[in-house]
Amino acid sequence: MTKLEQTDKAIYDLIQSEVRREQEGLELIPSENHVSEAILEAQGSVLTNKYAEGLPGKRYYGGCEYVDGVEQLAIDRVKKLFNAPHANVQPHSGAQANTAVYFAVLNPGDTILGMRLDQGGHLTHGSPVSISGKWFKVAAYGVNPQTDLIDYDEVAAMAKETRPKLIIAGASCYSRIIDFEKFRKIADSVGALFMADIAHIAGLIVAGLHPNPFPYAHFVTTTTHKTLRGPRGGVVMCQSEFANAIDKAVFPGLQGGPLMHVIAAKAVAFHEAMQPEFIEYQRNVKANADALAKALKASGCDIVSGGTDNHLLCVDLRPIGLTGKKASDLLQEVGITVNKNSIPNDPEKMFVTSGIRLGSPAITSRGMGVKEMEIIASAIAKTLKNPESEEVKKEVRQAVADLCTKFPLYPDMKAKEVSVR
Ligand code: DSN
Repeated sequence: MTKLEQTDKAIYDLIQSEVRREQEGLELIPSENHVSEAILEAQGSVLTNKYAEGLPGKRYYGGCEYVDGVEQLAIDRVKKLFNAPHANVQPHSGAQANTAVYFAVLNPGDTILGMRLDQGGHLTHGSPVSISGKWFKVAAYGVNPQTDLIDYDEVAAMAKETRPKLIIAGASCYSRIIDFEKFRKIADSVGALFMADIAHIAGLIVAGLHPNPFPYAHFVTTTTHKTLRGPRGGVVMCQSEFANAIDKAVFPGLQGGPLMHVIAAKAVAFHEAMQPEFIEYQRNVKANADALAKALKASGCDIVSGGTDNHLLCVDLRPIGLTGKKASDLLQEVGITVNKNSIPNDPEKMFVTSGIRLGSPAITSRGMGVKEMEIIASAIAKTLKNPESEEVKKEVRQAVADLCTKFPLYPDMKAKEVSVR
């Protein structure tokens, strides 16, 4: 019996169930991944005990000699990965990292220009329900209705008209390359600052498979848990002139004590991202997303923008006659996890949607390749085209189980059969 099992059986059982869910299903949510056991070990360490408000060498607490070393390694490694002049690794999430930039350089009532949430953007880039939409005047760009691509001329025209103080590039559901150099030129043309939120594509950038926003961006924010395959968390990077303002915005502006166990896990993830295997992994992530998009297209699915240049794709389900919610529920029944997602100019509400968003990072971490993408695409297409057929569901469940057995996840974790599901 483990200590956790002895102390809190309810939580232990739920964790066991989650281990099984991850091992026995296919994770296609593009913002999720499966971290290494080394990262799990760092995150589960005694560093969770330590208060370390401040920065390495400048703390408000004693006893920080070891956590200083941990945080400095995380900072040095992430700066090297992205060629960043300055980095703060304390943000608890991507939303905190973005808010730190706003807190550092904006005042309530200032104008920001970001991508609309329902066109592929992110909640924290000016959605009316987030602090970014409540505190700032928001101008928002979308994608061209014919091409589903960002129209840089439209962004430039909006910038000219609305004179934002900050322009934001980055998205949660955009499958094409983002031209950061163009964004910076637009920002310069109106005297705005430029922030790139690279949460989704950070791993691809490290591998040189997507352009780096440095040296163009004044600020670069990211999560650490998507393509970067680290623990759940955020990082904010910037040009040196903003270093002090960013550090102060993170602490004491927005947060208290940093999560040192998570920062240790981030440091391990950055170390892993410096290895040649990581570049190979990112190449496979990109090749797999492309193969998945092509195979789905061949089986009659409509892909937003026609395909993908990165790790994700968005399927427009209208030709199949399903909503995103229905499709996501159906796929869940056969062991494939996706998320419903708005397509550009979606006629359905955000909670229903006409699309699903698929991504390759997690299945690629299990070692799957292009051949498996064809099997997965066929399983998805069959399920969506035969929503009432129990026979098809049974067949697909078996195909999913076979793949999961062939590409085991956390083989050393023998999840116990428990009764919470
Ligand atoms: N929730 C993240 C995603 O799924 O893309 C963005 O914050």
